[in-house]
Amino acid sequence: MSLREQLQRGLRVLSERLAHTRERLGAPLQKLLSRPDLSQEAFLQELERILLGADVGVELTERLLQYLRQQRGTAQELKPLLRQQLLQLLPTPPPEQLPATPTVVLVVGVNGSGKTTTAAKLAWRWKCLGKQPLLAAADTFRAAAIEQLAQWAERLGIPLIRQQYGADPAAVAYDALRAAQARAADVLIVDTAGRLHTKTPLMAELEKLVRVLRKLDPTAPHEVFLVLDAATGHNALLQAAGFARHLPLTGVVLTKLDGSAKGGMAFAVAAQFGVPIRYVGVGEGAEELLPFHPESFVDALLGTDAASEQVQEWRPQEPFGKPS
Ligand SMILES: Nc1nc2c(ncn2[C@@H]2O[C@H](COP(=O)(O)OP(=O)(O)O)[C@@H](O)[C@H]2O)c(=O)[nH]1
Ligand SMILES: [Mg+2]
Repeated sequence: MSLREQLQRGLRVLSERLAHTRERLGAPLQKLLSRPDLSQEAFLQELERILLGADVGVELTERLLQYLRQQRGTAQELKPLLRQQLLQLLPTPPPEQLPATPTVVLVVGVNGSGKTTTAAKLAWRWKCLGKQPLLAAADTFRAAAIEQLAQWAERLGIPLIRQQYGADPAAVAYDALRAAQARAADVLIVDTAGRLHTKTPLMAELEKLVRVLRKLDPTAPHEVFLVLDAATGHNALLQAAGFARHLPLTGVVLTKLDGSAKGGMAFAVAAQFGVPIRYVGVGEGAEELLPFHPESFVDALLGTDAASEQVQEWRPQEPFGKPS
């Protein structure tokens, strides 16, 4: 199987993995929206229950309900308004591209959120799309973290820059960027440590890493992806807020959507950080990373499609042009 075919196969598998989110959020919403008999108040009450159950969050749910309460109408009439409101909450991600050679992607987040896995998945994705990735093991805090990324790199056939356990993460990143520049790699993906966000040392360490990268390329990092575990709900949001204060986040990667049924987190994340969700993780495998498209996501949840009946699936689109 060619890399392209593997990628395409992976993407087909992905849409099945979102079954939990569809069951928990999508299906109840669709059922509710198809009941013309409900009074507006009963409709809003049921909507509140569904949104809260799917981790959309209290504040956001209240905002949505307040808006809909002001609009008079049946479920069917409120449906396009709900769709529009949900879409407004989700910042549009930019087209997937690598703006510089090498493009430097920093992967940050709390421990266990899925950083290392996401770094490997991103590298694999770009490799499958014909790009030359390089990985950097800048989580030097635990020896196992370096090993974990090294195993991914070996399995996927992606070069890795690493140093010994305990090395300065900024030094690893500096080395890696120099290597990426020398080899004309297309993209450097830097995995980082995620120990407690509330302790300043981690933030200071990450800020130093950024400063050091900028000595080699003043425009780096081109992407700073905050990795959030959807399964941990709002706790992850509270914790991760610290990263947003210290780093120029350009995107969120929402992981473990396959197991959590908490697709509502997508809205809470977007509303809290105002940063677009760029990818979602829907499994532990290298291909199980999906570009995030707000319209497809909302349409999949509501069972709506402006033009036709077709968009029932959360359909991935291919970056860098369609695969042949
Ligand atoms: N089901 C599922 N598991 C994931 C996903 N992303 C990461 N994981 C798992 O979450 C655990 C922690 O991931 P890891 O990348 O080590 O997190 P890190 O501490 O942030 O680097 C590992 O067991 C991963 O296999 C995902 O999208 N879906
Ligand atoms: Mg890690």
